[in-house]
Amino acid sequence: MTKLRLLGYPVSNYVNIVRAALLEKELPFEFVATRSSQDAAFRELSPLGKIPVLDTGEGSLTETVAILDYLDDVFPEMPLRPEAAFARARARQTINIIQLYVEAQARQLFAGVFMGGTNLPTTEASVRVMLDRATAALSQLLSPAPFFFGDRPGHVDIFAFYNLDIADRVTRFVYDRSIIDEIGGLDDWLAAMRARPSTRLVTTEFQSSFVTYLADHGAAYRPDESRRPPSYA
Ligand SMILES: N[C@@H](CCC(=O)N[C@@H](CS)C(=O)NCC(=O)O)C(=O)O
Repeated sequence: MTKLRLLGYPVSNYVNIVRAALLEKELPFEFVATRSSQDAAFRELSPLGKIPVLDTGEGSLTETVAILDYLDDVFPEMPLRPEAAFARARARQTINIIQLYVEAQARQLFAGVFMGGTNLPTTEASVRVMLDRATAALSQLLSPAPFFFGDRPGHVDIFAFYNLDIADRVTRFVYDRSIIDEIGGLDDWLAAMRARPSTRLVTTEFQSSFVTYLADHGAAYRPDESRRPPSYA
């Protein structure tokens, strides 16, 4: 089997999701520190110039959900999707909600929070409207016991953990509100996720790279200034 190579940077929530899934599946892989880029050579691997990229040995793949599905299809031994069709669809439903209505919303504010830019008040207002709808939807959908679909974390847990963490940092900074607290009922799940060896490895690298990233970008955000500890703490 060709060794899998994950191209990405430890600050990226999406890279961290794929990395955590590879670790949870106990698959051997090489982590190749790589920044997103619009260079023609990189876009041969990643058409949008984004990370993560998985070099599968039969071609490169981007888009986290596609990568996660590929890994479960090709390496079914440690499945990270529920077996039953309905549960599997429900898990994907939650992933889609988090991707479109939480992460992609919070991402619109990354410039003013993490990248030394500014956010327009109109953007902050419109993002808040969608985040409020998504928060209510996730409160309704999520009831971890201890994980969302069983006694092992699956794609949906990993996807939620890394994306809610970054969204929570944004909502606390911009709105002085915590999306994780407002969804509610996630404290035991967060503790169970944090206790995973995969999480320890990924978040340890995140923490040190994040400090450097914020300093390099002259970011307004300071992890130690947050009102409450971020979910990785
Ligand atoms: N939909 C993509 C999102 C990936 C993404 O946005 N990656 C960010 C880093 S977290 C990136 O490469 N940003 C650089 C850019 O957008 O040019 C996925 O699911 O993998």
